Amino acid sequence: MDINIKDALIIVDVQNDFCPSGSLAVPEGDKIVPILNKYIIKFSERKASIIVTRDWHPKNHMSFKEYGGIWPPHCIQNTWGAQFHPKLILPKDIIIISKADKPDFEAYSGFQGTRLNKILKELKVKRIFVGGLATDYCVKNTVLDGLKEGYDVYLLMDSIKGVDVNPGDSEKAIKEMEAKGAIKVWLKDIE
Ligand code: VGL
Ligand code: ZN
Repeated sequence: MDINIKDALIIVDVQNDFCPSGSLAVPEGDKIVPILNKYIIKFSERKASIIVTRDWHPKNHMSFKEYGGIWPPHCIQNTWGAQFHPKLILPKDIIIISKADKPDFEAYSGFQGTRLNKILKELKVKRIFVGGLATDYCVKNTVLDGLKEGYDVYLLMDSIKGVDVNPGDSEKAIKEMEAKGAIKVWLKDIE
């Protein structure tokens, strides 16, 4: 595939808390970082946009068990856990999208309650390439919203990892994304 200026790479929530040693660790979450770095190089060479989302919760966020949610505290604003994985090599001109940054609003999708769609429209983006964490939550919901908004959505199969609260959740999520129109790609397909 020929990557061009109207494409966007969207890297979802590659933050310390979602990697081993984080508070909501995705098994092998850090394994995707070297591959994502290769996508980043490719997309920057082709002048495509690079967008990085982050879970950016206040310390009393509704998704935390203590406040009625289902998760341990994670990705609390301005803490180590909310920082991007230190080995993720991010160019200077990336766009950062923070989500679920108010106590009473949850967002698994990078589109939900953010400027993401507006930014993509302004950049005249037609195709989005989505990877990151976690396959069965924020990646899935970002992909499905991208499809709903009318983008051609490509799922970076070698750059996603899932939580699998129930065994098989990630596999199910991938099937659902595909059924709704997402196209599976690997690094070799864009090189
Ligand atoms: C996520 C659970 C809670 C994710 C965010 O980024 O997939 N999962 N908050
Ligand atoms: Zn969260």
